[in-house]
Amino acid sequence: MSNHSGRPQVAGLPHWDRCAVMGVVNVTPDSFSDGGRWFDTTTAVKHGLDLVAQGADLIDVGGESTRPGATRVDEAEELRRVIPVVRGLAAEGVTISVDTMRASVAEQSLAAGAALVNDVSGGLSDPAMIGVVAAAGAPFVVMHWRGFLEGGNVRGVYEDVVTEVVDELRARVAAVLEGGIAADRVIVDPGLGFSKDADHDLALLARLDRLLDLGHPLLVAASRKRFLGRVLADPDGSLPPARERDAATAAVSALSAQAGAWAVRVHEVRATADAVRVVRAVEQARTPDGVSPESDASGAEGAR
Ligand code: PMM
Repeated sequence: MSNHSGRPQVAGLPHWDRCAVMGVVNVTPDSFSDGGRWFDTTTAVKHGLDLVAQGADLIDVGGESTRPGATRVDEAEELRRVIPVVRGLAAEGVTISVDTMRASVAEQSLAAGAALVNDVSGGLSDPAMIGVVAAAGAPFVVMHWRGFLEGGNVRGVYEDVVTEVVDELRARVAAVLEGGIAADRVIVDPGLGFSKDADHDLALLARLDRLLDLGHPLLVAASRKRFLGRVLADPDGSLPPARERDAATAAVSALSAQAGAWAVRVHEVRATADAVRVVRAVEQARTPDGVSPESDASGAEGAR
């Protein structure tokens, strides 16, 4: 599941020589961080193309908000939101991931040109999901969410969040493999903010190595999440709004890329696209003894 350079790879998707950037297009009126802004098909497709122009490698299209307390959209409405956007972006040659918990939406999105299914329930919400993805031979993101593991949108209570999330993800990975999805097409995701508070999210980010030990490419989706608001909070405790968390998001992208993540999922692409390129450049400059092969600066313009 990694190439000769050690980069994680996913069968069935392009290979990137650095951490990939997944840009988010939420076709919803109520997503927690960019809800409503990209709600009609034309605007959503244009936004996806803009994100590609800014450096996104793939676009995650979702038609259902997962914000705490959000009510589920019905199937017909989710299809109505998602499929035309998938079709429009596929026609432009964009690599598309579909963010859905419904097998029917996954199936029709794959038929319309999506390359990857991103299910925040890890295949638990819809009993037909794993079979649909397996039959299509598509890659699948298995995200950790206790809300689904425990049959309700519970708050997560953990003694050791890293160990518990890793163990629970391992069990979900076993279930999707059992259901016929090929091992080299399974991506894991800690599900930051899903049944997790800020301390849980930070603890998981501190131990991405433990998630990588699962042996699957790792997706990190920290973009604009509440734990970043907590980190950036004013002394009086007030949190910056979601759209003012993009610089902090790019910092997490750099940390994730450095740790070996396969991809990061972000709303604002440009800063993250730069961040993952800087990480790659630094990696390329690294040699076994820690000295850059081009460290002789005598003929160079100077050290700045
Ligand atoms: N978070 C959201 C939506 N989809 N998918 C994956 N794989 N991982 C996540 O953490 C995740 C996701 C919620 O964020 P949004 O409403 O801002 O898109």
